[in-house]
Amino acid sequence: MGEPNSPAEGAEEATPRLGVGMVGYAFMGAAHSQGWRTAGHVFDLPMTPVLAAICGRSGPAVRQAADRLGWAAAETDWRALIARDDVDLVDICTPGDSHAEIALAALAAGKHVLCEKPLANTVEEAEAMTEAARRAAGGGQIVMAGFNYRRLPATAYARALVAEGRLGTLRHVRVSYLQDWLVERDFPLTWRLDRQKAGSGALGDLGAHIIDLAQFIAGDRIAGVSALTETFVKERPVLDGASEGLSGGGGGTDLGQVTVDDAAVFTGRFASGALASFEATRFAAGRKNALRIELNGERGSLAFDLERLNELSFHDHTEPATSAGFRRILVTEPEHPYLDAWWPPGHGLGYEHTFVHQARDLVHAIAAGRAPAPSFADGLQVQRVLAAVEESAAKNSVYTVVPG
Ligand code: SOE
Repeated sequence: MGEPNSPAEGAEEATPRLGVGMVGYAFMGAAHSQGWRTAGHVFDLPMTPVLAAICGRSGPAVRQAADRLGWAAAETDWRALIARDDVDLVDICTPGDSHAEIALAALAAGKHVLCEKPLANTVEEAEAMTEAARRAAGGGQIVMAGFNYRRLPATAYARALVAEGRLGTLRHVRVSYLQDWLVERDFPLTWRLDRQKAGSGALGDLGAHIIDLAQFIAGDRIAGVSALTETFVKERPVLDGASEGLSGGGGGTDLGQVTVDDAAVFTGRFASGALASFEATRFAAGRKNALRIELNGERGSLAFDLERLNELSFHDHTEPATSAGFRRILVTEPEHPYLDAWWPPGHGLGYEHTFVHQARDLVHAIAAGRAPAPSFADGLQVQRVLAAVEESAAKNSVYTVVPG
């Protein structure tokens, strides 16, 4: 298996080693691996991340993943991974139904923890994780929830502009996250469509991202929601074996029940009184990974589109009306967040860089013994919004439009 990610000769002495053990090796596992592999080669880090061991249930598959993704060892039992002396941090990239159990065990074993979003499948699980993290913090253990879209230069810069007061009092936040991989009715029944495994559907998968991003950029919390959810296609072909299932294929002729939402639409009110609208769906034909957010305040507006992720639109409403208007900021200057270590202005970053930045920020937090954001408490708050959305949708307080 070679010596993947071994630090350059002499480097190990210069900075202490941070042994990473990752559970899961599908899409998110590959994305996190890229982050761990790259962070120390781009940024000056106070510790050297070492890809110590990766874990998955199938021996041959996890060994192959270890080779491909650059991990030194492979385990088939996450308990064995946690028990390893060369693992200081456990990175959880599994479906939501195992987040709580793995995180609680890792914290009990004295490890730092990074956990993919949504933090858990239920508020109760997220509460238990947050409480365990609070206790572990006393012993110097660090945790982080994996909301990667905060870590794009453009979204981090949007947060900075809001924090500087460039938008003034916020009035509106408008967010959508649109994908289209469920449009075809014969797309198979993957784990993402199973409530036991995934907790919810588009809501937890995509809605969790936009709730976190909206709260992060606004610097505020959603205090109330009113929601509609829908499962458009209620039965789908049963799949043989587990699959990441974003590209289809592999469905048999038997049909099984979809037990999660296909789409969620909800309005929200921020604690400050700003109003928000959210849309999360896997049924927006032609939209592959379209996350958009716009914020309107008394002094200006900001808009971001993940499909143009190196750009931010900004309108400064304090400028003379004759020349004011949305301008396109290319967020690629070395002064912009994360960019001093990357390419010259205009060369641009991509989706995978969010995971490199996540690894960078976490390593800094661990080295400094300082709690990073988003915390498990932040993940719990998102979980509470998700639960409120489901509760509101279940009450179905929709006023019927009287036919004319
Ligand atoms: C699938 O909908 C998915 O991979 C999400 O699970 C990720 O969190 C998102 O970043 C991209 O889409």
